[in-house]
Amino acid sequence: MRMISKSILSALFMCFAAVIALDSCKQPNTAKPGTEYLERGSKIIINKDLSFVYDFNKNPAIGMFLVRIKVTDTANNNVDTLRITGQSGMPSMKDAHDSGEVEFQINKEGVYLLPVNIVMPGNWEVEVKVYKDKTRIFNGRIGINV
Ligand SMILES: [Cu+2]
Repeated sequence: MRMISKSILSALFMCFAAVIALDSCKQPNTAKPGTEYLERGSKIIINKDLSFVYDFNKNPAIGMFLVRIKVTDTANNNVDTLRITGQSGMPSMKDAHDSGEVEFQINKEGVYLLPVNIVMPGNWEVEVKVYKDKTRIFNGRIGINV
């Protein structure tokens, strides 16, 4: 009896350690668990000076589409001096489709673009991070249901 509970305990501990190890590989996440997804087309506040609106180049379906982010300052001027990254995947499938952290590219109009490749139906997420210089100033998630 004692041996059994000991091995169960050590198995539990191993699981726990594995979860901790996995978690520590990720960067700290300012979005709290259960935080709502960012709303497409709505103004999203980064800080007191900056905000952005995101959209897609087409309604997401199986295949490639673009996430478009337009950042503006309080005077409504376009801002393209930040660095924005996106990491897409299916939360229900662990790392199966994890894109890794990919940099948005800036187009001629100063809009940030990120291609996302949807390879199967279901719930997808793009985790968006905004950096000013080396500091991350925003973190949020875009939810996509295909
Ligand atoms: Cu999948």
